[in-house]
Amino acid sequence: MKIIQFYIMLLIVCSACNSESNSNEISFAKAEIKIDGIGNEKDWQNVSWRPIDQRWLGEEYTQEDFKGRYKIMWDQNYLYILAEIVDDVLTDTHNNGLEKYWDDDCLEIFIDEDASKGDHQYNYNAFAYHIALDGRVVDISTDSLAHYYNHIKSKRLTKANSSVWELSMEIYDDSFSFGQANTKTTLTANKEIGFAIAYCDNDHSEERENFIGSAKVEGEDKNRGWIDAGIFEKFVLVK
Ligand SMILES: [Ca+2]
Ligand SMILES: [Ca+2]
Ligand SMILES: [Ca+2]
Ligand SMILES: [Ca+2]
Repeated sequence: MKIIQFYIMLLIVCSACNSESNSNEISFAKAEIKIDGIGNEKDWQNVSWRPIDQRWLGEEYTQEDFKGRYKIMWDQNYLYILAEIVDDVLTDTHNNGLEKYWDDDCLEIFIDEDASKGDHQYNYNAFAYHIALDGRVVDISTDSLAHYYNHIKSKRLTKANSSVWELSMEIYDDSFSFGQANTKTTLTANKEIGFAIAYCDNDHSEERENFIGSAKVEGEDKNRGWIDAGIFEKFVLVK
């Protein structure tokens, strides 16, 4: 009897381990990823899509209004992201890219280099990069102001209402200092990172209509990613 109970316990524990690690593993890119907005590399085709389907802000939306999914990979130099975004109207009304950039359509990438969680609003414990339709990348610095960053190279290809964003992203740890010479993190297998991706969707309003993310956020206030790295999902790089 005891042996049977032991095996049942073992089964339950192992199945929980497997589903957890499978869903949070990021695959290694064996060959070069060309940042051209086309996910036709063999490595991309070998990894699964993940959903961007958590409504962080705004009313219910239709599949025509917004639909999103992404893939993610790594090599020693970069994280690679391929995002497929359906958005019926692309909007960029603020000419100044540092002004209310979250109210224009943009892709947002959240990265916590060491999965430490915690506050990152005015520090570099984690980054919240906003990638505008023109490819410029903005985050808040320690001076509490928005600045441009050159850590992400991206290409967006839009056909009708569907856009594919392909990007490579350099990773920096919390010793990053704006305007100084910084060394990017060399990525290695078994490294844990905190990560989330989201889309700010505005079609015709003063302020963004929806903000849809990849991470499930508990509680009433779900727009916490730009302050709290604790809402990111923990991933592990695997080879
Ligand atoms: Ca490509
Ligand atoms: Ca839309
Ligand atoms: Ca951190
Ligand atoms: Ca839009």
